Amino acid sequence: MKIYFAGAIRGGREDQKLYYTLIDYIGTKAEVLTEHVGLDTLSMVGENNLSDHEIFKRDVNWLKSAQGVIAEVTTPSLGVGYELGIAESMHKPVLCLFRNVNNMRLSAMLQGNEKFFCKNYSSLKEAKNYIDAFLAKVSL
Ligand code: 6K6
Repeated sequence: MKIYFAGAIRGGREDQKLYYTLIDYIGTKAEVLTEHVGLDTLSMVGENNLSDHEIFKRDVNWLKSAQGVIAEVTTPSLGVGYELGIAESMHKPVLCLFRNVNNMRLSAMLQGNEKFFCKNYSSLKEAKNYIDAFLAKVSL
């Protein structure tokens, strides 16, 4: 099963280590197409071997080939929001994971979309449980 993992890049790399941990976990159960999102070598400046247009085309193709999308959406990111809109238009199942921090709330455009599975979590264990449930549903 192929999973597209989405997380902020130019939106901010504060949660990069968390993305790495989640991707590593998903990778034990599925093929993650976007492992680079969790790498500490990918800064906000980014991959310099590909143009932005090449990155866009590659990522849209990966979205097409994915069976599902898992997004860590705590750090707001235009790119992630856009990817989720594309995923919806492609009828892909989407899990949005939002960490409970400082009474922040997820955008109503994600939280309010009944086609998305949006889950708030406080611990890694909780996030992993949501991932397990989502993967079980997607693999049916
Ligand atoms: C990396 C850092 C700065 O620019 C880059 C270029 N590299 C990217 N490589 C792969 N995917 C990317 C890149 N930039 C954005 N994305 C996609 O958009 C990822 O799949 C992320 O889920 C999402 C992040 O969007 P921004 O708006 O936070 O960059």
